[in-house]
Amino acid sequence: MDPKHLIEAVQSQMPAKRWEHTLGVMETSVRLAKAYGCDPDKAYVAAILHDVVKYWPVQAQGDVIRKNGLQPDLLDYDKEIWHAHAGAFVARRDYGIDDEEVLDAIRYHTTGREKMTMLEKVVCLADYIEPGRDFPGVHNIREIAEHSVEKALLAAFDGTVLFLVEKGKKVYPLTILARNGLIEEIK
Ligand code: DGI
Ligand code: FE
Ligand code: FE
Ligand code: FE
Repeated sequence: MDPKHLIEAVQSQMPAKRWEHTLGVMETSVRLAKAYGCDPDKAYVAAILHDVVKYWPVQAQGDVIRKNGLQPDLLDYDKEIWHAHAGAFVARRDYGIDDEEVLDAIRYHTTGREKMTMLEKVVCLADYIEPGRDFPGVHNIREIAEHSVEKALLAAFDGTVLFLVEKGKKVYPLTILARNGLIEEIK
């Protein structure tokens, strides 16, 4: 699919507000990719598709995971993380994306994982700090992102883990591994 058709097809999957967020992630991912030395074209495609199934009914997201042999343990955690793994599957099946680096950037944009590639870090961080985001601490993370993608992403995951703990929710193990990995990298 050429970029124009890809954009139209993905836009049709979500409400206007989420499309605005996607545009913000596209712009921010490309900027971060150039700043931190990974492929801006891959960042662009991953950003377009990162939330492609976010507005599918959660049942349908769960079905993608169940019926296609994706990590079944995802289903034991917050439904908010399903769209990333299901989205990577749909990006390949329905949008013809076959670049494994791009697919991994979509797959791990929410939970992160141990030993994240620069492309994964960039898309994950852009998702936190795109211009439309407004949560306590976002300004601080944007500032850190000017000099260290790892430190900024660590601050972002810290916020998410604290948020989940406060809500009494489980934390998906990959998020803990991602956070541990970033701490090691920053040392
Ligand atoms: O899809 P977006 O809203 O753009 O953002 P996202 O894909 O980063 O989704 C983040 C949500 O997922 C956030 O509200 C926290 C929630 N969440 C639930 N369990 C986990 C989790 N996030 C992470 N990183 N790890 C979890 O275990
Ligand atoms: Fe997402
Ligand atoms: Fe997003
Ligand atoms: Fe500032």
